[in-house]
Order: sequence, then C-alpha cells, then structure tokens
Amino acid sequence: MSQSAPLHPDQKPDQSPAYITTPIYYVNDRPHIGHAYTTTLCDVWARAMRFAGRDVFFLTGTDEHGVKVEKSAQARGIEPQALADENAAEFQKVMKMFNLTNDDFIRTTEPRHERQVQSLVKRLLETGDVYLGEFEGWYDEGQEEYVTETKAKETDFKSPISGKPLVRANERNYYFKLSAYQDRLETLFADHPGFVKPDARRNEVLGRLRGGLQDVPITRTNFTWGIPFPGDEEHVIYVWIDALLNYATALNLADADDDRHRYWPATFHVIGKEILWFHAVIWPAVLMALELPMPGCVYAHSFWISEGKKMSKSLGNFVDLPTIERYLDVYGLDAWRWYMVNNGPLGATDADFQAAGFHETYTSDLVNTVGNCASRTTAMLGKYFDGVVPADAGCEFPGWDLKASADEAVTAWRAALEDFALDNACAAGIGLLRTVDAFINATEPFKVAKDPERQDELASTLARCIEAVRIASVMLWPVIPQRMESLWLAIGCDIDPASGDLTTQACWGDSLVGAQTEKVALFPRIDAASTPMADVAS
Ligand code: ME8
Repeated sequence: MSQSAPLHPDQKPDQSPAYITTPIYYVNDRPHIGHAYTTTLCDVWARAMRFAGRDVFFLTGTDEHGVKVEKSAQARGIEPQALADENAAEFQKVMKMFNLTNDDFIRTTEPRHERQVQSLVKRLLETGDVYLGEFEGWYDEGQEEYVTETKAKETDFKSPISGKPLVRANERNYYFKLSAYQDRLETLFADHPGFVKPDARRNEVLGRLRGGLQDVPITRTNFTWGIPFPGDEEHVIYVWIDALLNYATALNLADADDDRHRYWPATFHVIGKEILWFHAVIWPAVLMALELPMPGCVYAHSFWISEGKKMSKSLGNFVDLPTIERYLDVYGLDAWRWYMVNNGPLGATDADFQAAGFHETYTSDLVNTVGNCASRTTAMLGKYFDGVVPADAGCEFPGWDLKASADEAVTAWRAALEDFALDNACAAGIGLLRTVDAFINATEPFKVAKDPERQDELASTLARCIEAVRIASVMLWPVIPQRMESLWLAIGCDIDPASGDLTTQACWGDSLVGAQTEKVALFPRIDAASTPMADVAS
C-alpha cells in the first residue's frame, strides 16, 4: 500500500504477507488491561489488513520460563508447569473473551519452541556470537537483567522499575557478543528512521545505544526452570533470549522450508515501552547474528495507569479481568475496544483509565455520533422512501461534496494504519460521520421532504448520506466489528471483511441503491448510574 495513493475500484489490493506480534505474556501473573490492550491493538490492525486483502499472521502467546515463574510456583506449592498451564489457559480465555483473531498462540514450554530455541542458540555458538565467559555486575532481580555501572549509579543502585536494591552478581555464563553489533545497529537506526516508533521512544533507544553496548549473558545457572543450553546442561537459556525467539519459532524459522516462512520478518512487533531495549537492540542484534532479515517496526506504546495512579499489586488498583467483565456487561465489547484504541496510551504518554472518561467517550463518540448518524439517516430513509435507498438524483449542494470527503477519509485511514496510528484511523471514520451530520443539519432534509417539488434534492441528500455511512462503517469495522456488522444487516449491504475486498468496499458508488433498510439503534444510551464506576473508584 502506498501512503498517498487514493483508492480506486480497479486498484489491485496489496496481498503481500503481513506479520504482527504482541509480547508473550508472563504466566506468573493473571491477565489485566495491559495485556488486553496490546493484543486488542494488534487485533484491530490485523482485521484491517485482512480486510484490505493482506495475508496476515497475528501472533500472541505466553512466556513461561524464568526465575519469576519458578518462584511464583514455589510460593503456591505447585510445579512451574502447572502454574504455566493454569495461567496460559487464563490468557487464552482472554483472547476468546475479547474476540481476538490471533492466528496462533505460542507457549514457550511447547516442544516446537524449545527444540527450535536450542537449535538457534547452537547456531549462535557456532558463528562465535555466543561464548563462555565470566562477569560481575549490578543485577536487577525483578527484571532479570544486568544494568551498567553508570545506569546503576544514576538510579542510586535501585531498580528503576521496582525500586528494589540492585544486587552484585558474579556469574560464569554464556554471553552474546552484543558489543560487536554497535555499528550495525547504529546504521540500522540511521537507515530506517521508522524502525522504532513513536519517535520519542526511538530517541531514547538511540541515546542509550550511543552510550555503548556490553556483551550480555544469555544463560543462568541459579535456577532450572528454562530451556537447557545445548551441549552444557548445567546452564539454562536466559528467559529473554528464549522469549524473543518466539517470534521466529512460531513461524518454524529454525526448520527448513515451512509455509509460515513467508510471514518473516514482522511488519510490527507491538510492545509496551518497558521492554523496548530488548526488542529494539538485543533482538535485531540476535537477528543480525542469525543472518535473518530485520523487522519493519518495533512499536512501543506507553502505559495505562488507573484513576490517576500507577497500577500496582500493592495498591490493588489493577484493571483486572473481573473489572473488565463488568464494563463488557454494561457497555459491550465494541465500546471497550473503542475506548482502548481511542483513549489508550498508543503514543508516548501514559493514559489514565477512568470510569467517568469511559462513560463520556461511549456517549459522545458511539451514542451521539456513530449511533445517532446511522439512526437518523436510516430513520429518514424509512419515513420518506419506505426504507428503500433512492438513486442519487445528482443535485448540487454548494460547499458539500460527501464523495470527496469519503475519499479523503479513506486515504487518511490507510495512511494511519501504515503508521500504526490506530486512533487516527478511528478519527478518519468517525470524522466522516460528523461530516454527514453537519451535511444533514445544513441541508435539512426533514424540511425538504415537505415540498413535493424537491424530491430530487431529498433523494440526493439521503442517497449520499447512507453511502457515506456505509464507507465510514468499513473504516470503523476493525475496531467495532459487532455493531458495524449489525449496521450492514440493517442497511442491506453485503460486506464480508474475510473476502479482502476493502478496496472495492471503500469506494464511493451506488451499491446500496434499491436496498431495503431499516432504522438502526446501534449503541443504547446508558444511564451513568448503571456503570461500573462505583466499583472501580472504590
Ligand atoms: O514483559 N499498560 O511480559 P508481561 C499497557 N514476558 N500495557 C501494559 C501494561 C500497562 N499498564 N502492563 C503490561 C513481559 N502491559 C515479557 C515479554 S516478549 C518477547 C516478552 C503489556 O506479562 C505491554 O504490552 O510483563 C507490556 O509490554 C506487556 O504487557 C508485558 O507483559
């Protein structure tokens, strides 16, 4: 897809493969809004791209090894595998609950993953990118990562994430020669300015990268819950190397010839900002060592906080699954997805989850704009044309060109998706509906209808309104699929996003002429008193 190309029905859809991934989530904890958020963003993009005809592979999964999982399991008196099974099932439940369309769910304790990780690490050993060495340094136990002397001083020898003291650790381990990739990584960043997004995040990584790279230990001997290092089973492979490789093992990249190889490399690795270093520096260096092509973009979003405070176990203010379920019960899944995408931390700043803000967004965007525009257009079609969409009689309305507005919106929508600016994609869709509303207010079809001489004008107005509503619905479908499908049923249009024909569907035309429509009520008005606010605020 080219960013500036306007849509045309004859334009061939881009059917190239696209690969999008979420982080794989730790099984030592239960799923919460953060996990649902990242996965929903990827789902929206995957749906839009499939609709646009691309051959999409959308991957998510769980990260099941490491000392944190081992410790959590010990605390509960169960085996790590039992804990992993229990929580991986919770995460899989989330995918169903949010109707997420991932093509695979990878678990790092699966044999397919373990086998390939061993074979890829063996390759790194053979190329000399992994060697046996000794190291002493400051270690962040919570993050399972060494920090440099400079960084440790800056944070007063405390973890910048958990605030807990760093510990002095000394290990004989296998190391990855990260330092050898300094120049090539700097070139990657210079040649591909879009490699890390948003820009603020890219600048952070570049700053740290220019500070110099140290080799990183990629094995551990102080615990056993991990993949054994090939040829030296006293060591287990460090959880981060094990985890990052999921993006390759899910596509069976360590195996010769496989259908899934066509998806490599990832178009987007979508992650939270706290794990950017691993994805933007260590991961590309590992891929360089393995001589594999680089991902297109690492997109690092910011964090949800909750009612003004950082979410933490001690505060107990995590927006967890039971809380989310209450929102789904009251507002429905589409409303949840809309709020996630439009009010979430997609850019470089954190976003505050507020019950009041949720209600406001629902009411102003979905009830008063999307719902209202669709309902007033279909109501007028019912009243003046017995619900049958009239042909556009070609009347002129100076200052108004809904077709041009729709074309512009679709171009903006496509450009936004290329940038992973999903909020801007929503703005393009809902913006078109606002234009339709303004057009109705300006042309006043309810007055025109009273004059039998002005039937052509009335037909032109309503034919254009319903066509613009239809095109907006195509753009909004990836975010609010259930309601947009109800709308399609009600206006008698035959759209199947699985057919990949968005290029045709998003084109202005007369496909609805003669269709039997009925009045729709897409998003019911909800009384603020019946929202889950009280529970969340308490
Ligand atoms: O880091 N706001 O797993 P994890 C927004 N296993 N997103 C959030 C969030 C918040 N408050 N909290 C979590 C790991 N997330 C590793 C990843 S990948 C090879 C290995 C989301 O269970 C966000 O995507 O801690 C973040 O990066 C991810 O959950 C971390 O999940």
